[in-house]
Amino acid sequence: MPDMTPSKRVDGDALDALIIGAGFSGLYQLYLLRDRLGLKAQVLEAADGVGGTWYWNRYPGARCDSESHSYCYSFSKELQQEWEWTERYPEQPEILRYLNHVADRFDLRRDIRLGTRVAAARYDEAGNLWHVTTASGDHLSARFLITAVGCLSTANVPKIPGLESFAGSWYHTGEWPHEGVDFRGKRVGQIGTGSTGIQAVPVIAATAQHLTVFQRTANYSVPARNAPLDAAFKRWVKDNYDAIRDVTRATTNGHPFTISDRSALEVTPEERQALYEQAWEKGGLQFRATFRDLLVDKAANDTAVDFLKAKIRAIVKDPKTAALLTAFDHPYATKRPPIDTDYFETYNRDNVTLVDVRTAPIERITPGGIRTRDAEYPLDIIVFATGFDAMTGPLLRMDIRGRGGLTLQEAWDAGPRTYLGLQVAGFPNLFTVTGPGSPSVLCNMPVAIEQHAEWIADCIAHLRDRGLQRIEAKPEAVERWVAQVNEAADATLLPQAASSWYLGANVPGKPRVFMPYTGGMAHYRSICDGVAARGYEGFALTD
Ligand code: N01
Repeated sequence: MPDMTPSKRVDGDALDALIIGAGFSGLYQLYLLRDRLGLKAQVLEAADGVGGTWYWNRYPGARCDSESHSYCYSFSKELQQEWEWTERYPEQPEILRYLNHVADRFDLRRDIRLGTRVAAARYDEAGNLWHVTTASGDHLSARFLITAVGCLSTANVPKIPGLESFAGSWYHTGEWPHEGVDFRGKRVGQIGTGSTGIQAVPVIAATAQHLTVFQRTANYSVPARNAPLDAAFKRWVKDNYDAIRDVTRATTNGHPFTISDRSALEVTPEERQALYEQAWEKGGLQFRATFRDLLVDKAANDTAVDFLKAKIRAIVKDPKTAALLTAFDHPYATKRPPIDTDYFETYNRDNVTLVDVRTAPIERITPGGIRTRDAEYPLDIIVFATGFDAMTGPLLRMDIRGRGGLTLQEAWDAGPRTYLGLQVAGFPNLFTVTGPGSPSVLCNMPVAIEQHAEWIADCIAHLRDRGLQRIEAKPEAVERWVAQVNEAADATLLPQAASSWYLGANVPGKPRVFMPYTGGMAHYRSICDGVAARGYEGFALTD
């Protein structure tokens, strides 16, 4: 990133850049544009605090599945040295403290407007400005509009008939009350067994009178093996941040480990079992990296499925519950693989019941609880761990209109269409941080976010240095990129998970399009760098 002197500003009261969202991406984007480029930039944030995902997701057990030493910014050596993570996987309050620390340390708050939800954004072609309207009716304008709204920030509460009649309380994990929820003496029903649900179950079960888990799709999970970090490890991390960063930037998914170059099919069954055992003991997302072909070869993947089924059956004492928990309908890790602390063990508690809502679906919510096709479950509290309208939801819930009044809804009628996940044809000067079509959710998020925020800042600096005012993805570049995203997905097993939110399948009526780019973060980075080096190939740059 070059350091730049302040630019000639856009006319009147307009800002150089408006950034929507004050999570990991919005904070860094503000820092880059304001402090490195000297632009007049402002962040609009709907919440009353910074933190994005980590502001909203305060559900029981909320913890990051990335390891703490890689789930942080890498742009500031001083920040890396002064901040100290306490556990292998940071808990939600610790990450929120970190992001607040970043906001203070880099004096970002003076350019962040909290409690300001963006309702609409309209591109004015004549003035080459984005006009933004907030939910409270304020108007702001800027030359560049950057969405830093997160991929998983629009709660998906399924439209189950009767919810409004429920006499108890209900909560979505992604909009959890700040004061917490007291489960003591309560009959709790939890819908959903994704990464969130699997984190929440053991913690809710520890205090609830009874927990009933409603499972639609059996999910794989591997022990996280969370633990406090010891002094030696903390020292090692601080001494090796550069090397850690080199690994996260060189790997497929931005995590601080490499994927084995062994095939699951070229080792003996005994060796394979031993390697899986080692990975199980080590715990974490690294389990996926045991063999190079787990996500591309069904026969290789089956070996992981067999191993995990045997583990779950060994843990869960009731054979019927174990059978339900292992009734997988998709290859391992083709949906985002959760990691857990005592998830399967929790089903051995007397106060926990698993209900299969695949064979006997939920029919309605009654004043007293949840009714499935087969039975009624009396409940005081319902927890919706039902995920998000992922990737496109946070963008489409704003009324974004580009050239000629084209709405983003119209442009994405058949699913998201972007160039590099960074821009949409017909929407000049709009950048989408970790947008659909980029690796984003398949990557350790801070790595993906830093790459996008830096690419965007470099691009804006490039325009400014050449006196250019506008950048827009060309339709043919979008066409080619969408094809590349599809090809990359089809080269993996990931599209085989029919109920995956990667495909939009969790939201009724959402177009089924594989949204993230599966070609790997390191490869994607080189594509983006190449595009920039060739004068922003595929984009139209105009003055
Ligand atoms: O959401 P999900 P999530 N009736 O969509 C079920 C990230 N994350 O919040 O599979 C019954 O994965 C649904 O069932 P099915 C991570 O990227 C990160 O758990 O659609 N069930 C599924 O079981 C993750 O992938 C971390 O059949 C219904 C569950 O609800 C992403 O967030 C921690 C239903 C939703 O699972 C989303 O995870 C947690 C219905 N009508 C999450 N509708 C960290 O790293 C949905 N379900 C910290």
